[in-house]
Amino acid sequence: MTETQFTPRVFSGIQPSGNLHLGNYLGALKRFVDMQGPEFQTVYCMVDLHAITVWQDPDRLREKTREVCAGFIAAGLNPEKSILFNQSQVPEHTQLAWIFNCIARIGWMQRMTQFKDKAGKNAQNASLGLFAYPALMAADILVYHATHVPVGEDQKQHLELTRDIAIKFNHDYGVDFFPVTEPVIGGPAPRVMNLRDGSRKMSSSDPSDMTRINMTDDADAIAKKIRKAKTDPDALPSEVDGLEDRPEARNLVNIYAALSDQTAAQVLAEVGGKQFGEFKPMLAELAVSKLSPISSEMARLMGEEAEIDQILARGAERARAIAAPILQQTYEIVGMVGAGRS
Ligand code: AQP
Repeated sequence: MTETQFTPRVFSGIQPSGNLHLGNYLGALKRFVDMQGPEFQTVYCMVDLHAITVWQDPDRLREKTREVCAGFIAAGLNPEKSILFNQSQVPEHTQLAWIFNCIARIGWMQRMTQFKDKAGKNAQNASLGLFAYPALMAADILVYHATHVPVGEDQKQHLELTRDIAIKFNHDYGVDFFPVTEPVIGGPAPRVMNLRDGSRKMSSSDPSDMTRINMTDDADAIAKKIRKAKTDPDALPSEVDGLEDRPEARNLVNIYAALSDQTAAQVLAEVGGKQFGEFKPMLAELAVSKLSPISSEMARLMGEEAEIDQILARGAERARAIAAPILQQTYEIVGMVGAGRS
């Protein structure tokens, strides 16, 4: 096998299934924007087909898809520089996912912690789509030959599986066709935690809205949620080691660091010794100053439905121009008659 050179290309996606929250912003969106530049071609997607692995009301799914698109743009994504679209408009994702369903092993899927968490005790009743989700995610990435995938830490296992699928496909067919993708997990807040329980990640599906900061929250709601966030009675330490065994304190410091583009060590050098009564208002002020412009721009864009739909349609066209030839080559490798004729 010869070493193939792949174009440096970033792919990532967000499910339009719930409210965009601070975890999505710091773990994903903000970093998507940071990667937009001359170094990479950037491809970002609202993964609506992933969203329906659990029940979604159709009207709400349409609304959330447009809302996430508005969130991308309001956070600084430029739809001319990046390719921005919703997954279902590019059928090559599901076509490649079928091939990957035949590459991935059932045992690999059974090890996925997200499936276990989401299916819970009632796994027999979960959708087959929820089980096969990581094969579709691998297809989302590899149908663009993406080399880099920025995600939050919770997606690490799915990205390892994506690498396993690429390696097994290349091995089984004796090719060097799919890149072994690099996960890009980093920044000061790769896993933003629940504001009420520092052992659980901030999530759109938590029944309590007080556990998360939504991108659409107003200044009062943000301040209230931070004021009521669980903490401990001690003052903040001056060094990162002092955050060990203090998950809630660490979470708030990491959020502050990520929002102010600093490291946790730099933040603690500034706020070490302060009580939460003093630190929380600082954090609230920072969060409001960073998030308010994004939420007002999101609200404005949500009034421009036709513009959003046009951006998604144009993005899908550009995405298909990359994905279609890669799918055709995959079909040829696999032995499908007629592949390569279109
Ligand atoms: N808490 C988080 N901290 C850092 N990054 C996070 N991401 C999600 N939650 C956090 C990252 O956001 C991107 C999109 O995630 P997704 O569409 O897969 O949504 P999710 O993981 O399903 O998000 P939720 O809110 O936690 O939904 P539920 O409750 O359904 O599981 C990904 O890059 C993810 O890592």
